[in-house]
This record gives sequence, C-alpha cells and structure tokens, in this order.
Amino acid sequence: MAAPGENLRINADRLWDSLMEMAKIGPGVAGGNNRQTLTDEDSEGRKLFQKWCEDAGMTMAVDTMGNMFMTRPGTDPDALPVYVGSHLDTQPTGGKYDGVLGVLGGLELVRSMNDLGLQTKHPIVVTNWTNEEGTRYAPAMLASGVFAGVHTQDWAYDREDAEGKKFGDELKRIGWVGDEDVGSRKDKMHAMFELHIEQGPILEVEGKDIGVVTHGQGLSWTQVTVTGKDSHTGSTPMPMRKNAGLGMAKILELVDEIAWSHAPHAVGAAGHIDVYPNSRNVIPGKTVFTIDFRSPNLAVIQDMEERLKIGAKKICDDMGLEVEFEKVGGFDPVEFDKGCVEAVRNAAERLGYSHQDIISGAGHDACWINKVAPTAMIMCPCVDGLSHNEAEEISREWAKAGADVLFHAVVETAVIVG
Ligand code: HGY
Ligand code: MN
Ligand code: MN
Repeated sequence: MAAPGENLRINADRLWDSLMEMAKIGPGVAGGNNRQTLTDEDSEGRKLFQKWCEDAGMTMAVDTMGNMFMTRPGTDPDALPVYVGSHLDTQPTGGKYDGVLGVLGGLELVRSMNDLGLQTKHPIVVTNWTNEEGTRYAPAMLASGVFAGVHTQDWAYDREDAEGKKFGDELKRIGWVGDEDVGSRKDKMHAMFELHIEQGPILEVEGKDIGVVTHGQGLSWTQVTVTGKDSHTGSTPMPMRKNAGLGMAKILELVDEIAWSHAPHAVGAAGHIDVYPNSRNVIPGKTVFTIDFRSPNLAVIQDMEERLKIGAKKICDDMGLEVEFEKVGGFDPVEFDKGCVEAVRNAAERLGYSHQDIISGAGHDACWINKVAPTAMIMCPCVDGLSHNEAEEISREWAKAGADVLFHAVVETAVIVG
C-alpha cells in the first residue's frame, strides 16, 4: 500500500477551533464539560457534529443505540469502510478532550482530505459511540458493546440512571433512536482507529508525542450493597450499632490493599458511593458503591474480584451487616490488531513524531470494536496525566500530532487512489 507523503498533515488550527466550539456545549463549572449521555446537551453536541460532517460532504446513518456513522464515500463501493471515531459524551466533571479529540480528529482528517482532493478506495466512516463513559448509565462503552454483540439492546434499553430514567426512554426523548439495527454493519468493517488522550502521565513524563497502543487493560466493576440499620447517631450505644458506612469504609481499605498487592500495574478504587439515608444524625443503614478494579492481566483481575468478595463478607459478618455483590461492568484485557498497530507506528515514524508502545489504562470503545474488526488506538499526552477532571488539558501540538498520525494510519489503510 502506498504510504501517504510525510507532508500530508491536518489543519491544526481548524481542529483546535472545533474542539473549543464543541466545548461550549454542556459546559462544566470549572472550565471543562458536563455533557452526559442522552441529555439535551448531548443531543446539541450530536447536532453540531452532524452539521459539520454534512458540511464536509458526509452522509449520516444512526443505529438503534444512537451510534452515529458519518460516511465519506470511497472509489470502490464494494470496499469495506475504515472507521475512525470515539465518543462525545463526557463525565459530569469531564474535560474538553476525552473522547471528543477522537471524534473531531476523524472529522478533521476528512476535512483535510477534501482540502487536498484525496480519494481512497475504501469509504471512511467517522463515528460517535453513544454512552462511552458509563457514568449516567453503567456500564461504560455501553453502545459499542451492544454493537459488538457483548450486550443485548433490550438489556441496554432497560439500564436506569440515578433518577430511574431508562436508557431507551431517554434516547427516544432526545430524538436519537436511529433506524439502522445496531450491529447490522459490524461484519462489514475493514478496520477501526481511535485517537484518544492518554488519561495517564506516561507519555508526558517520557517526553513522547504519540502512544502506540498495543493493548488495553481489563476492567471489572462490582457494585457492593452493605445493609445495616439506620439509627440515631447520638443515642445508639456503640455496641448496638449496625453501621453500613463503617462497613463500607473497611471494604474500601481492603480494595486499596488488594490493588497494592498487585503493584505496579493493578489499580482499584470506588468512584461511585451512595449512603442512605445520608443524614447528619443517622447512622447509615445502607451503602451502595461500585468497585473499579483494572489490570492488564486477567488472572489478576479475577484474583482481586475473589479477594474482594471473601474479605468484604468477613468484614460484614464480623459487624453483623449484610453484603451483596453485583457485577455491573467489565471486559477482559485486549490486544489490538498487529497490522493496524504497525500502521500507527509507521505513521508516527514517517511524520517524525516521538512515540512509544503503551497499554491503555482506560477503557475505550475500541476495546469492544476490536472484537469485530481489526482495531488500533493512537494516544497523545495530557497535562499531568489528568483526566475525568475539568482541568483536563492538552497542547495544540499534541492534538496535531495525534490527528496527523490518525490521518496517515486511516488513509493508508483506506488506500489512497488519487
Ligand atoms: O472507564 C473508563 O475507563 C472510560 O473512561 N469510560
Ligand atoms: Mn474516553
Ligand atoms: Mn472518559
């Protein structure tokens, strides 16, 4: 395959302007974004993305999970498309680049192809996957998971947010239920590439512009419910208490110990915590929290899950508390397609960007799409490795480097014909 000339570059200012324009939709309170999935802000961001893509000559298809597919035709109508995408939804206190860089980086490469009059044999499809974050509706990567056949659509439609609103109802309310059966195109994909900020400190510390993502670590989400007895914080004698809050605290200490026991690669914490009735002078009668374990090694994840259950059960038995566990998300460690990874590495080399192989610490839609099509990821650094925080920041140069490499990897895989 003819490799694109090293002078093939994206328009970095236009990409940056689009990132800043999208960031105005669903603004956070501290400079980041709160554009959670299936909110009116999500819909507004989708409409802006749709307009930009249609202005660039692409046509839109939407599936029954709200996944958006914006197609730039190739010269061979029978050639399977090369996909390039990520997600536009954000955390409640999210940054401006998590997911968005990958979607708008895909749009930018099409805009640059238009500027250069480039044609490819394979069509190119820029994609926005619904509900990658899994914050409003667990699990993460929900819609790409349904697309890849990991979850059923009925199960996904039934997921409820903290207010009891169902995913399917909210998708319908914002008017983004498409007419394409989800997954109907999954066997017709030539490849997929996802550009994403690293969301960790490695590339910045190592002084590298590009992360060539060879693997993604696995993830396990276990929702734990501890039940005691709510009672007066003043008049209930200590020996009589059934303190679900204290039980949770001991379990969170155990989670930390388990993760450290598998240092340096395993991690563990709880980001979601609900305390009931959450009143200043009531001993918590119930706590519900989600344990997030991750590791590049599946056996380590399984060991952490097992030790959590055994240890939490012992803590609760000793305190006269009840404990229940529910697996609410997870995926095994993934190895990305060697051919696509090589295309990324060669592109970085050709363009003169410093690069290193890296394992993704975060989960991404590419982890599920890797099940149905040759897939690879490109990462750029982020300041202090910070993400899932409104202060998330990248440099224009990092955005440009990532999008240039994405441009080359995609058009090389889609085969330039003129
Ligand atoms: O949880 C994750 O790793 C992703 O950011 N949704
Ligand atoms: Mn993301
Ligand atoms: Mn994220």
